[in-house]
Amino acid sequence: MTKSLASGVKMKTALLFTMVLIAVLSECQSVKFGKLCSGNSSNQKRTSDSWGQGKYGASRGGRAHQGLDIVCGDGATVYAPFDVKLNGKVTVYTDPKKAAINNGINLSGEGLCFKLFYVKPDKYSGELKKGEKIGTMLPMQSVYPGITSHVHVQMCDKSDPTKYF
Ligand SMILES: *[C@@H]1O[C@H](CO)[C@@H](O)[C@H](O)[C@H]1NC(C)=O
Ligand SMILES: CC(=O)N[C@H]1CO[C@H](CO)[C@@H](O)[C@@H]1O
Repeated sequence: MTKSLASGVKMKTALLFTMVLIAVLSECQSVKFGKLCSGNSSNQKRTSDSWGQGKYGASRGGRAHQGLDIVCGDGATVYAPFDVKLNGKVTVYTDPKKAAINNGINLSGEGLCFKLFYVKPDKYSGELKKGEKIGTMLPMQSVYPGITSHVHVQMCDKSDPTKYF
């Protein structure tokens, strides 16, 4: 009787421990973006340059930066950070002086909807597997000389994408 009671307590303890472990693990396992750009395997963030800062919420002439900038050289290859669905073209600017970099794509995957700016996609619909080519980084230096060229990552709901990096 005492023995079975003791093993029952042990089993309950083990079960409780397992449940706590699962809760802790699922908390840590939020979605993370895989490599976005050739030459930047760690998704290095744009920090600060003469044009401003790359972080979410940074000042943009009275407005707040609504995305996060990931360093990406002009002409670099942009990759699917996880399996994605292509949801169509994004128009970034209305200013014709910025036409050279006015392109982007709306994507969804891993339960997230987000947009990448300054990318010329190879196609605007369909699906891509993680690591497959989305397109090419546009010539940002021609519009913003001296800037740290980057892909702008913006969630469709304008929330902060930083936690996914
Ligand atoms: C992006 O595409 C999704 C899916 O088609 C759509 O629901 C959403 O409105 C689009 N978001 C933006 C901000 O364009
Ligand atoms: C960490 C890293 O790979 N940084 C590179 C990101 O891309 C820029 C532009 O191509 C390179 O200059 C960095 O060295």
